[in-house]
Parts: sequence; structure tokens; C-alpha cells
Amino acid sequence: MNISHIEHIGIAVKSIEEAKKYYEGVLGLKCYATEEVSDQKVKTAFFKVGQTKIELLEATSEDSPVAKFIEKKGEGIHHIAFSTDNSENALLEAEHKGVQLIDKHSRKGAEGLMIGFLHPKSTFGVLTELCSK
Ligand code: CMX
Repeated sequence: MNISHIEHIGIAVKSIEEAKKYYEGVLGLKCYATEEVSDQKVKTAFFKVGQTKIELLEATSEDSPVAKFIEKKGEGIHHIAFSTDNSENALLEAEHKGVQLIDKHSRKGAEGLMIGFLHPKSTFGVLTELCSK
């Protein structure tokens, strides 16, 4: 699937405003964008670290996947996103190789990327996102 790099690491937080104090004030990173992804019921905030980004995720409703995750496991790393040349083909390839998909087809995610998720039950416990421009 021609993975070139880790596009971003998604981190579930209760409050982006609170978490920003650490990422900006301690690590010295700069939040360059915030965006609400309404169909995923999350607010996001992005920080660049070289070619990779940190994506903070805050739930916008109680039934958000991020709210459920924090309730069960607490704040922390929520998913890893790999950059591929074509997320639709990458999802198909993963399915052909026996991986359980969350998204059968890629769809629009934050920053205008096309994205799709693989189920953590098939990926050794790590919610995995495949994305492309
Ligand atoms: N990482 C690892 N495991 C996870 C997980 C995560 N992020 N989220 C849930 N799980 C595990 C749960 O611990 C649970 O495991 P057990 O059965 O062993 O207890 C299992 O998956 C099922 O979890 P659940 O709480 O019952 O939740 P659901 O089945 O309703 O949903 C999932 C799980 C992964 C299918 C759902 O969260 C999902 O579709 N996620 C993809 C979309 C998403 O997370 N969007 C937010 C990010 C938006 C963005 O970046 O744009």
C-alpha cells in the first residue's frame, strides 16, 4: 500500500484547551489548525513534528468514539495514521489480506484527507487509519 510515513498520531483528550498548555507550553510545539469533524463527533487540534503531526481529539458528544475511548481507557494514544498513495486501494488491500475494516470505503477526514479505519481487533490493538491526499 506504499506507506511513506506516519501522517499523524491521534491522542484522545478531555479538553483540547487544557492539553494545549502541555503541547505548546512545555514541548514548545505550535497548534497550526483546529477543525471540527462533525460526522466523527470530534474537535481536532494539529501540531507539526517534522513530517508527522500530533492530532488532539476532543469529543463533541457523549456517543463520540473518543468519549467512549476515554471512558474505557482514559486519555492517551487513540490511533496511528499512515500516509498511503491511495487510501481506497489501501483499504481494499487490507481487506483482501483478512483485516477487518471499520470503513469499507475511504471518506473525507480532517485537513481534506481521504481516510479509512482498520479495526483494532485485527491490528494488534492499535486503531489504524490509512490516509491519502
Ligand atoms: N484503540 C484500541 N482499541 C479500541 C479503540 C482504540 N482507539 N477504541 C475502541 N477499542 C476497543 C475497545 O477497547 C473494545 O475492546 P474490548 O472488546 O476488548 O473491550 C473494542 O474496541 C470495542 O470498543 P467499544 O468501546 O465497544 O466501541 P465500539 O465498538 O462502539 O467502537 C471502534 C470501536 C474502534 C469501531 C470505533 O471507535 C470507531 O469506529 N473508531 C474509528 C473512528 C474514530 O475513532 N473516529 C475519531 C477520530 C476522528 C479523526 O481522526 O478524524
